[in-house]
Amino acid sequence: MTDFSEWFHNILEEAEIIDSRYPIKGMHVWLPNGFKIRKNTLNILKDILDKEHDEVLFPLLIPEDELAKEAIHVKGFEEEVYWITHGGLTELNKKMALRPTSETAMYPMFSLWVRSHTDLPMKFYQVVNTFRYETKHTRPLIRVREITTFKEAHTVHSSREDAEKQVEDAIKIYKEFFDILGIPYLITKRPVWDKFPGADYTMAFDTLLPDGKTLQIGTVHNLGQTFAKTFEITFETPEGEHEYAYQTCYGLSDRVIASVIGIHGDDSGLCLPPEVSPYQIVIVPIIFKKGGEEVIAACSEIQSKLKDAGFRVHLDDRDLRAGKKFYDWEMRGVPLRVELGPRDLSNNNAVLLRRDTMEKVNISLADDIVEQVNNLMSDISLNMREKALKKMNEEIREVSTIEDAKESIESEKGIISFAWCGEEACGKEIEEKANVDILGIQEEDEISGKCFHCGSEAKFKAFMAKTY
Ligand code: 5CA
Ligand code: ZN
Repeated sequence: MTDFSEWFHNILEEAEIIDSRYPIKGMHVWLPNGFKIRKNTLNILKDILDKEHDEVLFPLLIPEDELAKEAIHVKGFEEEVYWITHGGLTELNKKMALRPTSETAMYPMFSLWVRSHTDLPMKFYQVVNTFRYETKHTRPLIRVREITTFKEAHTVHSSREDAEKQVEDAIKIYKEFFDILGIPYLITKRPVWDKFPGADYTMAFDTLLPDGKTLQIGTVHNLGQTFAKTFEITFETPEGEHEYAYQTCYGLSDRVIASVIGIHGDDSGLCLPPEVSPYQIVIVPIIFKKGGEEVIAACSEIQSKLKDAGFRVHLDDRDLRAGKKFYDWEMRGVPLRVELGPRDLSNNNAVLLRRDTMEKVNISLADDIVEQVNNLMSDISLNMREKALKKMNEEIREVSTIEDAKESIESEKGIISFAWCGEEACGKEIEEKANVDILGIQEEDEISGKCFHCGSEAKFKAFMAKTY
């Protein structure tokens, strides 16, 4: 993969994930194969969220006055909002925004719903499309103007501690989700100048793409009481007093799929985790002139066994060379291939090929094929996760001077860790001098010594990278 950007663009097209030719910049079409990956991925997240959240669905449009209510929030989004100004030929006397995110759609309603401490906590999520007029270079799934799969959760609590705990819980949820997908991540607290507009603080998940740039793949925000004060979200305490509620929100986007594709893929194409791959197993009969029917019959039998066991299986009986079929399914990232020819059949064997390692395994059809496939699948998931994690960890380097940081980033990209004072002025200087972004800090790691740039007392371990 010499040029990731080109590889990514080509694979989206070749594996029929996205058609990026839609005639609006930053808006794309999900193709059937991509849509299945999207659906499987979404189901994993929904299963986790559904344990403690209720799913809801709010309108796409937000009236101008609600959007404008939270001053810091609206300032943060003002350059990114799409506006609806007309209904037919009539100019609207109140403009309406296409949601860039849904705080200002939801919170006026939360203000009606939250009454007493007994109503709290409230935990909602919705999966919707959101619109952001991005001015940076757009790319399918990575930076889009219509985020088609925005998974946003919004919670309301009766104390600061509860909201803080929710931030921790949300981080756990996202960890579990990314672990299932084998996506490695670095979790940091964003610097104040990079937090979500209106939040007290922002915790972010970043992953590393093959070109050495990091991608923010999820964020968890503690909103404190800022929005509650703006939208009058109050509750009655057990003592009969009225207090502003505490809120959090957290979200993921189409970037989740971009990272599954980018992180696990290779020169042969996609390599999908079994959990999300549209087909988990393809069976390719190796047919010569003689013995074709027996081979197909044996393949069908294997197919039914695996289907009954709950796998998504496909028997590829197209009239094509086996080599062409191998190429197709490898490119589409199917985790496991079963090959069966007349010779295998007479030996009561089959050949399995793992996409993640490209290793061939001979199995006996006398043994329980479901059990063997089950074992292989868990091994594939585990191996994909570990390989990706190892690769990312190898790209995190510690440096002790800003000159080293600059050089290291320029020659090898990746992520740099350093000792930092945490001051905004110093941070901005670092970003400018090393031509990077500071991702954030890890507060839980105690650190001693001096800030690697300004020389004052270091307070945090911090991270920087070239970012998307
Ligand atoms: N309301 C909060 C929580 S849902 C919110 O909007 N947070 S956000 O702005 O940080 O967006 C959530 C996540 O969406 C980000 O962490 C990032 O991974 C992703 N995201 C943001 N903008 C885009 C975009 N233009 N294209 C693709 N993904 C995006
Ligand atoms: Zn400093």
